[in-house]
Amino acid sequence: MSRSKIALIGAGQIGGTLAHLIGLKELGDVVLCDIADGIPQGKGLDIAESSPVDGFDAAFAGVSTEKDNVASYAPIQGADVCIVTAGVPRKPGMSRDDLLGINLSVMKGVGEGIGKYAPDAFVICITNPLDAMVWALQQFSGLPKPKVVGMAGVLDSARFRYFLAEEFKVSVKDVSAFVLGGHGDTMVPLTRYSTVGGIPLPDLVKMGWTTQEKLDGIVQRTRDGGAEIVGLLKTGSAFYAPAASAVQMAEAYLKDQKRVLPCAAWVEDAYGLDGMYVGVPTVIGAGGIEKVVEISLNKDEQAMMDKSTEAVKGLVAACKAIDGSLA
Ligand code: A3D
Repeated sequence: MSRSKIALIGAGQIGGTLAHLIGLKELGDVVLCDIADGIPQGKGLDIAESSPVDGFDAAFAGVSTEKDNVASYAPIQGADVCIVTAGVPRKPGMSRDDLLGINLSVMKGVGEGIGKYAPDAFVICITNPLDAMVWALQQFSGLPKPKVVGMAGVLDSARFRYFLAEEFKVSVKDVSAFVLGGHGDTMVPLTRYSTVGGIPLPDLVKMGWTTQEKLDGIVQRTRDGGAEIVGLLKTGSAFYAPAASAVQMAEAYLKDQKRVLPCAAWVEDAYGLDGMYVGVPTVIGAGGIEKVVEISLNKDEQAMMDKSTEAVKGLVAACKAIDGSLA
């Protein structure tokens, strides 16, 4: 059986970390692409030189692409998975939405390149503002909607899980958490569906493990999780946890694991939506997004979800206003 081919479009902080993790897990051969000539080649070679030490077999090719030159994407031909981080990250004081105009223009060239050379790939978008960029990437690439997804929910729930494990002084492995909605200030961490060893968080409050006030603080810290890292790093945004999260999604696809993972998926006929990308629980297997899982929301949760989807719709409308070719 030949190895899978994984194209990483954007070889910056997340792209380089993705390449390293994919090598360590032997998920496939990697093609790193970036407009910054030398960066994908240098990172690819550096990681390849670590392979004898860590004992993994994978090839790493570095490719320089040009922004609006579709032919420069030829080396991704036949990729099984494409993970897109091309664009710019946040700096302190910026919101994800401030990146919209510049990253939308990046998605155009990247989407056309994927559409031409990797039409059968499972495509994971990480570029922000996430829910709007994954929508634009699907439009520009023309790939089927179940094969184009955004990574955000795995990361947002990982942050929530980590903060909860810290609060309860238990293993992160025993904490599961749900975060729905858009990847922004309006994201919806769901305490009712989040558990420690199977016990829902509201029950843990009743059992005296924590207080409602502390739980509310953790929910808010989860919402602000990206900004907390941006504030500390000052030069860019988080990259280790985002890369680990996208690799989990890629692995679920490549190994047909049928993992239940939250991600920005195309939602139609669920959650009262009639077709948009937003964060929901999904099943990821060899078909890409094989199922959108609709959980029942109470009034407050539905109101938070509605607010979040409205925010995403606003971003999509802004994309359409910038680029008239987007329907
Ligand atoms: P960074 O280290 O700047 O890497 C981005 C790379 O994209 C750079 O190497 C650029 O040279 C390259 N690039 C720019 N334009 C193009 C183009 N047209 N074609 C090919 N490559 C190009 O950023 P990063 O890796 O830290 O972050 C990448 C993106 O992920 C940003 O938009 C972040 O905001 C976003 N991000 C999303 C999450 C989510 O949870 C969704 C988390 C963290 C970061």
